[in-house]
Amino acid sequence: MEQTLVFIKPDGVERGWVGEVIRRFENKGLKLIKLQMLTMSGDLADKHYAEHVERPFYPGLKAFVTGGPIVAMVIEGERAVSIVRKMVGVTDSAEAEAGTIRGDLSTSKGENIIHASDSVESAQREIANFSL
Ligand code: D4T
Repeated sequence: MEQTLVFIKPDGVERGWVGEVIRRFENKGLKLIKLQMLTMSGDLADKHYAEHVERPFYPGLKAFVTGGPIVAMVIEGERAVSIVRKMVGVTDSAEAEAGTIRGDLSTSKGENIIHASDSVESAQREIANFSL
């Protein structure tokens, strides 16, 4: 059994996609075991995106993710990490396949609705960062 950290980014919350995103995971048969609405602090953003802090797009990304409430959750299930990543779609929503969350609900690369952990190790680190 795996756990993965998902959060609905400020654009997804603002556009009213919280229920739709959770419904997709529940329909798939994955289990929602923790759920919290919060606004990310700058420190939490720096920790969460540690691998990106030096990248040129990071200041814009940081302003975006800290700019409004997010909905963070832990999802559990057999092979939950890879199943959720597949359901989310690739980073650039314009390239994400139809049927994925980004492919169906967004056109943007930066404002792409949702984050999901990319490995079991990342999930453990991210769940701890979020104190979930
Ligand atoms: P997250 O981490 O948000 O689930 O997205 P991904 O796992 O799909 O993508 P990522 O870590 O490569 O990027 C993190 C975050 O940065 C934004 N981003 C990324 C951006 O605005 N411009 C860029 O060129 C890249 C690569 C989008 C997601």
